[in-house]
Amino acid sequence: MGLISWLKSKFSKKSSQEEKLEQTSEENIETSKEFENLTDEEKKQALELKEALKEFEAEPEETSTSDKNKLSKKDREKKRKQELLDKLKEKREEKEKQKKEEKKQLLENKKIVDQKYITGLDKSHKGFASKLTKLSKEHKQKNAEYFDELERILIESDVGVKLTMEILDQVEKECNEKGITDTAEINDVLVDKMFIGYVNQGGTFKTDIEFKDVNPTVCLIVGVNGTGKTTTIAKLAKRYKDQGKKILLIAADTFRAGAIEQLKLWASRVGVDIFFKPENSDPASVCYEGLTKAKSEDYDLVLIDTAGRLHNKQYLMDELGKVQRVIKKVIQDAPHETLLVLDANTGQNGIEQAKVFKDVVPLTGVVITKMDGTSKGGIILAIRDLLEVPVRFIGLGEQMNDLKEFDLDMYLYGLLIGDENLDD
Ligand SMILES: Nc1nc2c(ncn2[C@@H]2O[C@H](COP(=O)(O)OP(=O)(O)O)[C@@H](O)[C@H]2O)c(=O)[nH]1
Ligand SMILES: [Mg+2]
Repeated sequence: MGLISWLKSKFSKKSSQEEKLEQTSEENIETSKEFENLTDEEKKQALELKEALKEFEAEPEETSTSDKNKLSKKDREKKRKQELLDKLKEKREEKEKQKKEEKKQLLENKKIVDQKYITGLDKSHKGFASKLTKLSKEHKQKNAEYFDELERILIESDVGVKLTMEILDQVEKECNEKGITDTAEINDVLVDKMFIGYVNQGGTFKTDIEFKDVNPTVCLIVGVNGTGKTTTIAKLAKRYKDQGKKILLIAADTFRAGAIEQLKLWASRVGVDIFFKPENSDPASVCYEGLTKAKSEDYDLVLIDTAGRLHNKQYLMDELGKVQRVIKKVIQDAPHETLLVLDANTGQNGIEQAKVFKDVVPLTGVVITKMDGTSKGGIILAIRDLLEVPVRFIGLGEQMNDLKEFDLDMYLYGLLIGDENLDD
């Protein structure tokens, strides 16, 4: 039995003075059977309410002659019940408010530690949040038009049509069940459903690269040209070098003139080693030699840069397929990670690209770059949904420190914080 119905049943008995007395002696609700069936939270509330109840009972009964406007006994019962239920509701609301406050505080604290994360995602958050805020101002209460608009906002943010429909179905269902009509409140439900939508895709939630017991751990970086592969490699190298790892970069993008030079430049900036061969060398043979070096010289981590010529799937398949086979020749269980780099600005088109890569190589994760420059952060949710691959890192700028592990909480609640900041 739920707390409210239990309290109701308790009160419905209170019809006479005797019964009231009897009940007061029964007030030891802690030992009652019903009490045992309550959840811990409800037990706490029940005990608080017991105190409130005592106050009501301490109120003197009005005698039939003392008050001409006296209420009938039944009305008094009703009033008392209502007061108690109001009190319960008030307490719940207070608790919810407190929870929200705590959540905000937690985020504020995180924000200080990780200011870059928030500012990096500012555009994405504000774009989304400002649309949401505007919408809730236009429609204070939910209606069909409100949901249509919400759908448009999600799709515009690149959440993807299928996932948008699923999320909105769940939002509507929950709002109907809980009787939520206030659109500002629906924002909370929305973010919760987005969170659940992401989490329910299952699979792993690790973001960091997991190092193998036997060196080296091999990480293959793939993606279309210009998405930020080379920059991401530099950022990853910096991240793990700072953790004391011995790192080797392999320049297997041998096709473009500047690609090897670019990687060499990053290697010297970050202060890690690089293996490369002349331009136009066979990428697979570069990998073979580079990995042999990594194995014999006990590198902890190898990051392999690749070319991303997507004009022809067969070509990509041939080249990446060969690279993979050669990697396995040197280290049987490698590559341990295959990360696809995606530019956040490419939206749904990026997802199509990702699908092609996924067909060619088994991906273990996605790195979304240029999140600092997009207002379409919804792609993070769409990727998880359509590719069933987790977002592991996000790129928030062009410098080597501008890489963060993807933090779902921060990302989603940032949507609401953006919302609150934009209130006035
Ligand atoms: N703003 C921003 N620019 C980025 C980010 N990652 C990469 N870039 C830029 O995107 C361009 C292409 O990057 P590059 O690493 O050469 O891409 P690749 O062709 O995939 O290797 C460069 O100008 C980078 O500075 C990011 O997270 N944010
Ligand atoms: Mg490159």
